[in-house]
Amino acid sequence: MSGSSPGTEPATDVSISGSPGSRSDDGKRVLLAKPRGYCAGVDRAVVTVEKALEKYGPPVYVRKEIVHNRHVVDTLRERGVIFVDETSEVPEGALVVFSAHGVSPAVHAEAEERGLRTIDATCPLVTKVHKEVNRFARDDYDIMLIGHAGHEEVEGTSGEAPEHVQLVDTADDVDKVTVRDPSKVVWLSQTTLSVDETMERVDQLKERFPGLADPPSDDICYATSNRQVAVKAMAAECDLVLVVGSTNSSNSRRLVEVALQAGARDAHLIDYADQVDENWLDGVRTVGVTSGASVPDVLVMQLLDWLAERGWTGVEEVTTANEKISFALPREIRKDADGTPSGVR
Ligand code: 0CH
Ligand code: SF4
Repeated sequence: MSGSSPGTEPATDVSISGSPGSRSDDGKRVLLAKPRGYCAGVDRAVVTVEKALEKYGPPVYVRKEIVHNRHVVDTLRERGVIFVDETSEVPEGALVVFSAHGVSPAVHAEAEERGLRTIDATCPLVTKVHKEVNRFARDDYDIMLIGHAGHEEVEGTSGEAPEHVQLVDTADDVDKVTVRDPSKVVWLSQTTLSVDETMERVDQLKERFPGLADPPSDDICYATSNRQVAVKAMAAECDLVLVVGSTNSSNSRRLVEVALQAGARDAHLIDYADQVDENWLDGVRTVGVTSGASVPDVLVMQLLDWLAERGWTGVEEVTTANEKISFALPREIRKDADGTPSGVR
């Protein structure tokens, strides 16, 4: 995987800023990862739903969770969004938004058949992987799609060319895949995987298929890899890492795993500060804090307040990259929209 990502300025070195002077006498401190939280694709998807609500009024239907975050979903539901599992649940002629994780051509076709009005909030970096699947399928490759079985993104991506795509999730899957011509095999991946684990899977695949071709560019996106780099930079110093994110969020879960692999003594995923078990804090001096790409920063700020009330007052931000990337809204909503960042923050 390449080191620098489009729209990302690598910090020249790991920079630490904040208020170490206010560290408590008993050495309690917080290391706060940067980058963390909302990525450009999530911001775009959430703003899209907000603009749809403003422009058309409720109800606005969204197929699946717009992003995998409980707070975001609950907040939008309160504002008049109806989340459905399938387009078949959307009344004929109504408006439906497709989530950031992407949908297969079959879902687009079904929506059209039912006369639904659609807005596609698929992240452009997921669409890029869909296009890669199409391109390699056109050239008659067997495509090894590394990703998590059952994840919506993988279902949408493989749905572009199901007859060409085989899913590789676990190490066992590497032994199970079959190819027609070992010189025409390529690997692609879900955007929100662990970078290290994915490269392990690629090495295993290459042992079986030495001619395995690499994707034209990284499929694991800039936001996923940047958040992993940031948590790695601080993990070894942390007695406990708290990752704010929901249990169905692939990229958030990966941050817990990466923190532990990089030397954190303990790590947990929480949706809200009040889910922190006070027992986790026994004997802890340094707490690392980060959040997944679908997490509004207000939840991180609430966690910092919760920690401050318990003596963790000094917060030092550990910066490994500065992200500048943003995406234009989907064309269906762009007209009349001013691109104001999401209100769900
Ligand atoms: O990490 P996953 O893919 O589960 O999704 P999320 O938590 O909604 O984060 C945003 C990623 C959306 C598609 O790449
Ligand atoms: Fe797009 Fe990456 Fe964010 Fe997914 S995690 S929405 S691919 S920027």
